[in-house]
Amino acid sequence: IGSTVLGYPRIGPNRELKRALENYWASRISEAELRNIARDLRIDTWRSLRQAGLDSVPGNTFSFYDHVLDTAVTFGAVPRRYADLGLSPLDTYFAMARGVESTPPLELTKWFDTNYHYLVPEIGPDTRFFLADHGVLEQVREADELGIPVRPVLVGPVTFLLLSKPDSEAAPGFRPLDTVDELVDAYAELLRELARAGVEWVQLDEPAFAADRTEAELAALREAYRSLGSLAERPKLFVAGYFGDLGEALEILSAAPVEAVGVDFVAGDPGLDSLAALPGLRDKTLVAGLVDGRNVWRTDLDRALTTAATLLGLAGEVAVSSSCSLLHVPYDVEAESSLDPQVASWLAFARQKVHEVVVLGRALREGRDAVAEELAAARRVVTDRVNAERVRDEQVRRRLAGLRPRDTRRADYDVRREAQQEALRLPPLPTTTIGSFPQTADVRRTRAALRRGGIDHDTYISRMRAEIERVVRLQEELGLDVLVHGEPERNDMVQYFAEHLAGFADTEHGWVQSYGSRCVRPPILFGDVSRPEPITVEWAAYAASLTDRPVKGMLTGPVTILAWSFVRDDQPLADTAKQVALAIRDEIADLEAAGLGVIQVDEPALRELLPLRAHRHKEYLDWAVEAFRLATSGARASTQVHTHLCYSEFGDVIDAIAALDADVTSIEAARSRMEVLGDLGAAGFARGVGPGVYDIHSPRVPEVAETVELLRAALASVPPSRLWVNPDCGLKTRGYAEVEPALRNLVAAATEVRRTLG
Ligand code: THG
Ligand code: ZN
Repeated sequence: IGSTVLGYPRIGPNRELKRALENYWASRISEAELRNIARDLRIDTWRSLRQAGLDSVPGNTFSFYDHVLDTAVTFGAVPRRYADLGLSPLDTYFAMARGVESTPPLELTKWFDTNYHYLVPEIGPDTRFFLADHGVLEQVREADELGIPVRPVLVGPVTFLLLSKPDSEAAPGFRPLDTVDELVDAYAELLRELARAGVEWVQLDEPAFAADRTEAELAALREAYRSLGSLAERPKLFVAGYFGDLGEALEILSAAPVEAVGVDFVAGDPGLDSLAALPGLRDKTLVAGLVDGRNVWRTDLDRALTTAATLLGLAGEVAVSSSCSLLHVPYDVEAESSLDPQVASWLAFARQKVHEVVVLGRALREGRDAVAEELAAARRVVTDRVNAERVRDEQVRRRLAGLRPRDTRRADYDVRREAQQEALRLPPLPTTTIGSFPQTADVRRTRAALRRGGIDHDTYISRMRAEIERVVRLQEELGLDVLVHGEPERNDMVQYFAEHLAGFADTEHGWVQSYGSRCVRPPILFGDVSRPEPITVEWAAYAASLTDRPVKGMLTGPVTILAWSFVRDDQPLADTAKQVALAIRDEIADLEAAGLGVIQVDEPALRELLPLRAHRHKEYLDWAVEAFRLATSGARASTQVHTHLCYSEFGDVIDAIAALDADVTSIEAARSRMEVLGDLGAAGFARGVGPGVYDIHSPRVPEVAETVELLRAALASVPPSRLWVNPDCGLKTRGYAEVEPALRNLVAAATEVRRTLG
């Protein structure tokens, strides 16, 4: 294997795939045209990986939408409701991804602790696995024709089943993993075909074992690879585990009849002692993931080489790779023209990371002298970053060092509640929204015009003010109790703050796939964070000046800002979180000073950063909660602090949510029929709560009667004094045609329930 990467971005350096998909879905291009664009993207990727000098080029890293969905389709796991639509294979695939009029899509969920989202396969007792789709083989041939032999990458069978859920026909107690033997047979069929096509290596990814696993799951892993390894006709097998320490699974894999095992030395270095205790490694290739596949910093090549050197005696052969697929980073830092040159010089995106892997591979094979220049350059970057003035802000550091326990504590809730009631005089079951209002084409055009210099700053301000006034008047007319300004000035709730805080850089082309054709451009947090000047105050204060009703200031919380950015790797995340928290704390103080009595600090990503291993949960939740409290506890007792979380399955984080100590927490609940409120109550949560009664992910407008019913159900667990009435998320992706009637019904429902309270 020598040098390789575990995967590569596939959306295209200029998001060519996104455009092609959206054109195909809108019937502007044909299937053949879409397939041609896809083929060109694959070819470009293989050529550039080969030219960069990788010894082993990964194949099958392309996907039209999602690689987990690809795996399901490859092995025939297409639920009947999609197969029965009678569509072409490609449209059946897209129906599973996006749904069609009659049939909703598969569930979308996060790929481990990354910001990528995959489609959850549905497996039942009737699922018949077989080699249903030959796309993997076709791509191998396609690459062969170019003279580039590739190593097909697939999600491994055990991880695939652990990521799946039982289908609707499965009896209670059925687990997808029950079908592992049949699925392994189907993988065996594919491996045989790949061997016949002349493929030397296949990579099977088993990242599910970076999380806690039961004995039965570990046994399934052992059995699966004993079985695949024993096949008479197969390519060499490379099993990759990443996103953390594989623990016991690494022992299993190193003892399995496979030829290579991948270890992530960035997210889960198992340590020399545990590797030395694996005699099975001695006749295998250890593929050392030394280049961070999911962050954007250049690698400390000296350090990576030192790690690699210690491995040499432990395995039959040591190869070098990225720690995980490069899917999680943008294509090419060279494409950035407006990044600060010093910051840019510290960065490596996918193309640069491939080069780093190649350099490490050569150093291992030919000695350090062969790449002395590259090593020296990497060393200069490390020193430059450590000493850079723009990374350290002594004022921020002094302020953090001076924090005391009282800085994360507010007045008692009872005191706050009384002061807030006095200040706000809200009725029982107050109505509000989560913050954003529909982003009309007009609003987007105005922002784009400012960016491109098409309008001057004053014109921009006056247009945005007009939009805010429109949104405020609409809310008054609808009869909402706590108003918002609607956020027309914001592109993305994290990007917006990053653009206004020191310590962050933003990219022009740094797109990363989030799901399907959707991408995000995560900001790069490179240095100590501070707030040069107020960010949201003028907009919020303007909205407040237009109305007698309370207006809610809208901020993004520290954990979410970190979760959706590339974060610095030179200090603990907890310290970075505190810096961001202080900036938000100052923003809250300024909002208060401008007369805002209600302030929401969103933490939709609180659960997203939860470590994969349970033994690390507490440490994370402690600092995450602390950061939120540091951000919010400077607020006066009379200021009502809200937070919003974009989900309703609290499980492991329920105590943390209570510990945030927000006065009001809005959550997604419309789809779970308010059951979550009982769980919250049972966990001792006794603050205001706004279970979403309007599912904004659907264009459907809820009727008054059904919302009344939901609110009555909610009142079974929450007293009227603490129950809020709101949609389940921001409205920015919806249109006014649905939002207006939906909010009108929401207010009518609250009014009706209030009346029956007497
Ligand atoms: N912001 C950021 N990260 C996120 C989310 C976010 N990660 C998790 C979750 N939300 C991901 N969800 C989405 C939803 C929509 C889009 C991307 C991720 C999306 N993107 C536009 C596109 O690809 O067309 C790009 C929008 C733009 O021009 O900025 O629609 O909310 N940071
Ligand atoms: Zn939300």
